Amino acid sequence: MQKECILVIGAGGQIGTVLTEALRSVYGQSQVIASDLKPLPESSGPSLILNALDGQALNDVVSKYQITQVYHLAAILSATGEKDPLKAWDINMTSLLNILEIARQKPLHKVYYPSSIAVFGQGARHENTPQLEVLIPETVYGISKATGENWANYYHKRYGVDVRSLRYPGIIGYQSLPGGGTTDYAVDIYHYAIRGEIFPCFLHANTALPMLYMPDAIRATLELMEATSDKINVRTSYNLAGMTFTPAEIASSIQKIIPDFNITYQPDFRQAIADSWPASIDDSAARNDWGWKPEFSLDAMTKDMILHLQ
Ligand code: AKB
Repeated sequence: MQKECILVIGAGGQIGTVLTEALRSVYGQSQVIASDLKPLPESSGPSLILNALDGQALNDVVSKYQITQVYHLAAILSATGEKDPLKAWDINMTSLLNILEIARQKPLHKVYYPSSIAVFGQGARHENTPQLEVLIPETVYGISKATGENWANYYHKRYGVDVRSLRYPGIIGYQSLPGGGTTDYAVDIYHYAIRGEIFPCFLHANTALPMLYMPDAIRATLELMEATSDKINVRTSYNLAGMTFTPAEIASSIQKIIPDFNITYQPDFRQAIADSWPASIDDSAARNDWGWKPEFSLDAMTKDMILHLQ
């Protein structure tokens, strides 16, 4: 059997940084090629500069390294996307379609494509939002992810491409910083707390959003990708949940360890984005199909984040 060789696109990003290392520990350091738009810092394996909008360059890398799987993590997120919607659409869609075309032609063994809770919007149930729900997203990021999910499903049904996807909630980790999202506050808050600074939160105190701690997010991704094909019944994207909390709740979780910590609320344009998203997610399809189960609660995450950041 051919040895798997994995290309991670967006390996310098919040999830890419951690997922690349996790993949290397499973598949071997030399078997995971980290790529990004900018040079990556010294890491434990091979890395290169790659723009996924350049289909020829992508094709050349896939041929040269005999890539068998692609993890496509590069995207313009919800808040940044609203500043230049057409650019966000172009980047998010062109990169995905380049990868799906290469996956069909080579063919690749597997493709991973993250989606997001941003696919939900108008008319979707706010609490315990189901797997099969109306998708009328209110951000260009959400529109691109909802469309991307449908392309993934199309390439699977029409060409047999084994593309798998998760609808990530906000991801929180100590290893890397997020960039341009609406859930970023839940990472920034820990950095302010550690520095002993008051955190100016860009959302209201009581804005509940679905969130997931990085180790759970990485494990979910690996478990989804390792599951046998017959277990993958959702070929758009799986709902995925860990916990739900508000800015006030994460602040009081931090205050249990750092009692002097303080937060102020200065909602900006990201409040409207957060208000359009679910407060909690029904991930029973992921649980039933391939055994997903989160481990971290809010307080367990806070303890671990503070321990590592300190
Ligand atoms: C964002 O806030 O845009 C992302 C996401 C939920 O997909 N973190």
